[in-house]
Amino acid sequence: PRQINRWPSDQLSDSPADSPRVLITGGLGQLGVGLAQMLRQQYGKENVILSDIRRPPNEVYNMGPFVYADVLDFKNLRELVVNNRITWLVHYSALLSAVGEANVALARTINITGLHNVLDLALENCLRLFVPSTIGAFGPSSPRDPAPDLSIQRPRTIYGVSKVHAELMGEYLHHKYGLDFRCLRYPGVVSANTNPGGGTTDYAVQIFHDALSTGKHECYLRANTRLPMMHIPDCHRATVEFMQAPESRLSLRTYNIAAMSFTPEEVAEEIRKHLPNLRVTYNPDIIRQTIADSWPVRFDDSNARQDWGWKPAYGLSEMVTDMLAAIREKRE
Ligand code: AKB
Repeated sequence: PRQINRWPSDQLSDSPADSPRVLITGGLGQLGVGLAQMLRQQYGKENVILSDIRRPPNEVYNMGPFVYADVLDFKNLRELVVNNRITWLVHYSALLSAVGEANVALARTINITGLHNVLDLALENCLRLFVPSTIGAFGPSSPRDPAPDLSIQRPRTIYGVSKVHAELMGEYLHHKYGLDFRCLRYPGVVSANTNPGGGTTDYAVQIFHDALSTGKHECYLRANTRLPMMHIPDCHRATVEFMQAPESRLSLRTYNIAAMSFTPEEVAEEIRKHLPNLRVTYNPDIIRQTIADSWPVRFDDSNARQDWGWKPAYGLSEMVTDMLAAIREKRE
């Protein structure tokens, strides 16, 4: 670490008079804009800054503060944290599983060097730091049904390796220096308004768009490939509730969170209850199929439920109804 300052970060952010000041990296990916909206509703528009290296669409500019931030540029990040009195950092910048396999060197740089920068920055500035992990942090030798919080983790992707590294680095710095590191292992996230980029679970978003546009979907996974999934409002709420949880409630620093678990066949069947003509063909892509086959089919999230009260609101049928309505509304 470049410099370590240690005091209870609760002093910075938990008092009711004092709203957290949040910076979100990788803010133009699947999750950033929605999380910023949820946090802004609670803490005020000006207290949540979205960042990315890309130019956002105008509607994102109009929603609240947006700045350029490159996670590989430590001084750029430090300037943002210091100038904006940031107290919470949400680190969403990462290359996902499938795209990471296609570009291992870039995934290593963004997912590992970028992480080291935010860890150093969080230590230096006593930030509460959220880093997402994933079902991808497990591998073929992990227990699959369900995968507990603590078990064998031998992922076979650079994405998974970088996420295990993030979990372990964050926990190490928490135990050694008191860093307020918080990490949730997300399932595949299903969203209507933003697209995932280069993941193995992306089909579960694309199938809805295809169902409403052409009525046909070609799936790159086998029909019976079961994976843990979550609707995006649950993912955002879990993240906000976990960030708000008092430190005394956390027996772990890395938790699984779960909502549902389905196969392509099952989600297609549920969509057919609304759109009976949907046709799905299966053309497994060897890279993504191998990745999916190495991941858990279900998460055990009992510790998250017990420690800080995690409870999902959306099951498969509620998620499908909501997705179709949201995409229809967007298309109109
Ligand atoms: C991916 O498929 O790579 C991500 C994930 C499950 O972490 N959506």
